[in-house]
Amino acid sequence: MASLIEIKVPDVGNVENIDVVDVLVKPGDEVKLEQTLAILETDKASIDLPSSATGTVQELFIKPGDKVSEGRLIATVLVSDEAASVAAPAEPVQQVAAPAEKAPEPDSQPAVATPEPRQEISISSTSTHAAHATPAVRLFARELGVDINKITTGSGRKGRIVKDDVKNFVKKAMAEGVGQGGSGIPAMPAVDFSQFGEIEEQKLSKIKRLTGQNLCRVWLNLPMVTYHDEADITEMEAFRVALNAEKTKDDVKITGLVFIIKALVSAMEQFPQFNASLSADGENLIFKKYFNIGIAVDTPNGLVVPVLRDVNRKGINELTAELAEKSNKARLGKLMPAEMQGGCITISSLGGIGGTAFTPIVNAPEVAILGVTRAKMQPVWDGNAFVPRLMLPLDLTYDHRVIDGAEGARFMAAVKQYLGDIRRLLL
Ligand code: CAO
Repeated sequence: MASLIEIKVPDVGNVENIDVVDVLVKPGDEVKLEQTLAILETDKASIDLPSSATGTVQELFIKPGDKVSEGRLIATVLVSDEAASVAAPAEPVQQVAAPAEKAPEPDSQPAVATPEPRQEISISSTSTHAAHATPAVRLFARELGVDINKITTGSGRKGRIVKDDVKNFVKKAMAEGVGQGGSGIPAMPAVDFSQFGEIEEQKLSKIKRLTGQNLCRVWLNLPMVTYHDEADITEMEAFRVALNAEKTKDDVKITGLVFIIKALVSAMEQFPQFNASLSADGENLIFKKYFNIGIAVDTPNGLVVPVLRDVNRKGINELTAELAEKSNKARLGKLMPAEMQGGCITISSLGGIGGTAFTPIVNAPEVAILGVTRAKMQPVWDGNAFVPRLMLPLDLTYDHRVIDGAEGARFMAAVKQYLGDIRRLLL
């Protein structure tokens, strides 16, 4: 003999229209005593509705998205008399969202212990895997852009997903890095290269891994445009050579990069939107009144970006010494984290190596980066004749959400003007 048990929403403390967020069973499923059948959610708490008997789900009367109140019939369960005799009273398990508040005490429901139909708790759904988490944890996951249903196992009670599970999910996704498809991007296939010839596998350095994750995040989040131009640095170079001729052999020599840093800061003073960052919600622009420039430095372990502070208040010699000190420290792996923070714009200079142009990636939350490649003598038409001029290629990548194309071009024109006539840096 078997009995059909009606399962209804119990009294969960004077709350009406409770959201059904998930139904974990379907008709025909065997359910065990205490097994969670469905999850309800108020704005304060998530409520697990465990089965109060072992049996077979016959019919379901609700689905995720429904709103239910006390007494609503949600399912019928066929219970053998044998099972019914060992059934225990069901108590919905409630988890309270932060800030903690006393959970309403649900009334115990009558046990499913006799052939009589009795009130109980359950809900059903078509979904086979559903996240089992409190509203606070769901909110936390939403804030991090995590689809909570992708977290398959929770470390909380009865497999419930807790905040640490969400954090670990994010950490794992970040560690998997570039190929592992944020924004629905398909993951890169794994290839066994040894089938084509001899190979050797080496672990990426920590700096390379972290830089890779950051670059990938920026690439996916920022609409970037790179604008290319050339600055005439013939006079600047003559001045630099003259200055270096005055130095002793133990002095640090001035490189063109220091003039580029000064020219960049003067252009930032003229165009404050380049010395700004978008607020995290993308609603506001935060203008900075300080002028700190990050310099990308190539090191044996990967790329690092020390920051030169208050460049607007420093002269060429001071900046030369500071750049030498910071780039040496970077190469020795001795930079402190604070020395790599607080940059306003970054310069990536490949000029010592070569190149004619490239497209650097913005070091967000900065809004622009200036790329520099190798200066070379070129015949330039001066209106009457071709004259030899030393031309420096510049590449300005900017976040197009903040900087318009015309602003980018005007900014670059200003940088070129300062480099073309460095006396203007004094104005
Ligand atoms: N055109 C022509 N020559 C240039 C030049 C340019 N744009 N930039 C530098 N040079 C010359 C220098 O004058 C120097 O010449 P000498 O040896 O005759 O004095 C030589 O190239 C080497 O310069 P440097 O690179 O040591 O010095 P720097 O001040 O120009 O740059 C630093 C310093 C730290 C930026 C650089 O050493 C470095 O690490 N560059 C790589 C940065 C990088 O990896 N960027 C890519 C990031 S990915 O976005």
